[in-house]
Amino acid sequence: MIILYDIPTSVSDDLDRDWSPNVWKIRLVLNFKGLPHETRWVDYPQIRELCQAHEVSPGGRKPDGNMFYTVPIVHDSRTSVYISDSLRIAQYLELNYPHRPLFPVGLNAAILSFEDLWLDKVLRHLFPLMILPVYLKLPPASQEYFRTTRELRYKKKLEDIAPLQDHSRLWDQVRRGLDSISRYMDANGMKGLFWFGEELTYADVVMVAWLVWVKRVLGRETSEWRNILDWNDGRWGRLMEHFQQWEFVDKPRERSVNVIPVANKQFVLTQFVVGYDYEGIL
Ligand SMILES: N[C@@H](CCC(=O)N[C@@H](CS)C(=O)NCC(=O)O)C(=O)O
Repeated sequence: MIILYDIPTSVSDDLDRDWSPNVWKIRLVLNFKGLPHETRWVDYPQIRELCQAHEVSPGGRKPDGNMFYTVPIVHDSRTSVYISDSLRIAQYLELNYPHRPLFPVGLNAAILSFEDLWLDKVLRHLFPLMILPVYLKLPPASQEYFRTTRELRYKKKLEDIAPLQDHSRLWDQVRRGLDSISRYMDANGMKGLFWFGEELTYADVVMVAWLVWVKRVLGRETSEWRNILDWNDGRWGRLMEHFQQWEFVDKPRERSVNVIPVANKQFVLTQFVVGYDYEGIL
């Protein structure tokens, strides 16, 4: 069994408890590959303790010098591995459960650099807009931690990071970022929904996970979310619709995939050094 650790919102039932974009990347990978798993919930202040208890290596250092421990964390009882960092987990899953590949041979560099591009074009404009809505969704234990750590990072009160009068300018930048991504996709010259045209890869998982985050945090009925679905002739709406079959939390899968794990595969992943730097923002 695979356990996936995630940070809950303050909602106690299952509806919209899940919001973390980095965790959604892994949930989508698990669901896409049809790998049975269970989500366990952990508030922000408990992540470090959990990692230390299971010797999960930290993702890096915070500006204050302390180690930076993050979710997603996966525990795979088949291999006894505990591992964090979405990209490392995605590669671990690919190596150990290679059916339905998300990193096709020869595309690793292009897929990995896509995360940088997505951050540069889209996420950096979204972060300021999302930070207060994320805070408002968290339970008190996580809220306190989130406010302290993020205000330290931004050197501003959460409420002052994106004042209302800046919203339309910031949304315009988000829109222009998505326009750029969409233009790149058009350059494939194919009708396919995905970054590589007809071929669904981890690059699409990255886009969808962050879009799921916007939908969950802002709310599916908001005009901001509905706008995104319509932009670029409905490209993002179509992508989300396609991924809807994998957008669920721990529910039984309708179609079971024949999972053939690789026997005793050693966990020997290359530690890719990716240039993006959004740790400590969410
Ligand atoms: N590079 C990491 C980043 C993960 C990350 O930043 N996770 C956030 C939640 S979305 C977190 O756990 N933050 C912990 C903290 O701020 O102390 C990944 O891709 O998994």
